[in-house]
Amino acid sequence: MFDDHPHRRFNALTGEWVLVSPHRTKRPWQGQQDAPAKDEMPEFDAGCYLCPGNVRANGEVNPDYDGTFVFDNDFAALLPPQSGRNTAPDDDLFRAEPESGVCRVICYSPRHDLSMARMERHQVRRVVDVWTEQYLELGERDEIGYVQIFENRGAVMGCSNPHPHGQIWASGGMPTIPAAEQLHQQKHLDEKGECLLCRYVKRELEDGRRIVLENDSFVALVPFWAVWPYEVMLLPRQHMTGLDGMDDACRDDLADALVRLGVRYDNLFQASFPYSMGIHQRPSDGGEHPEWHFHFHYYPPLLRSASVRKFMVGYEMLAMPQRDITPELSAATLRELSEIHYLSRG
Ligand code: H2U
Ligand code: ZN
Repeated sequence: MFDDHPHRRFNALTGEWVLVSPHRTKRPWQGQQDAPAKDEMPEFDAGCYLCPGNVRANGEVNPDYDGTFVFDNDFAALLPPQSGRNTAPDDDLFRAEPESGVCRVICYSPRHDLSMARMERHQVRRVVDVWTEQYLELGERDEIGYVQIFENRGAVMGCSNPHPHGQIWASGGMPTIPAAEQLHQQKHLDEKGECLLCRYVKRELEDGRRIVLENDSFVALVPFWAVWPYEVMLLPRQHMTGLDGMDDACRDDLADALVRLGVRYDNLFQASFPYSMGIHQRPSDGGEHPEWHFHFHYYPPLLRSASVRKFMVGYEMLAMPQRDITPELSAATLRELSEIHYLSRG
């Protein structure tokens, strides 16, 4: 289908379109070359604010943790609700609403030099458990309506620190992107009587061209509508509205999929692979939300090597996102890579 011709694809989850221009991949590159990410790092860095026992920016001392460690972000973007400040001006042109919430940081490991790709399965499983605990704990609060778990990795993604960590921003209101996904999942369920992503994952498995890896519970694929060159969606085969739907074996399978995907990503350009990734799941408003099928998105910025990134500029800022290599080609590339990390070989 359209393998050599410009076409556009519809994102069934968000309702947005992406322009695909497969004939452009032969274009010469004379633009910016970023320096490859440095791979050699110490296991402990006395200057790192996330390493055990070190002092953070606000003067607090991290405990001598040996698994995961969660703390309230010292520079939180969201603050607890403030009484008396909840009156928004009633103006249809200059609309504003108060927003409140909680921001936290999760250290995945005490080791400064690791990433999920280089952690043991049982250590990543601990991260899965902490995500689930945090999702439930924050979600139970009356003032929280949505819990966003995410990770920025690598300097090109604006990540301030290589120490393996992620973040949680829990807000009263529903942010824009999960709100759009909710709308389209709800519409699909209403119209077809079946969950959008249950149907989508079945179709992708039948087709096979965009599958990157699988295990008993999870499938990683380059979505049909992917925008970023090596964008991946990781989703459970079975219908689950959130992290809390997983049993013990399923949580182990999630850890397995996270590690294997991380290894493939690092192996792609033999460098620590930068990305933003995050979890989309049912909002924490007390509703059941059968329309929601929880999943991860990985958005890596790299295009051709560890030093050539994709810029979302020009047409993409003004009109719509565009990609050159097809999602099928990206998936085939990721599928062919080894699941042994390049730093662990020989
Ligand atoms: P990145 O994952 O994008 O690098 O962000 C790290 C977060 O850590 C950032 O939100 C917080 C910053 O506010 N932080 C602390 O909470 N304490 C510190 O001592 C430094 C950074
Ligand atoms: Zn550190």
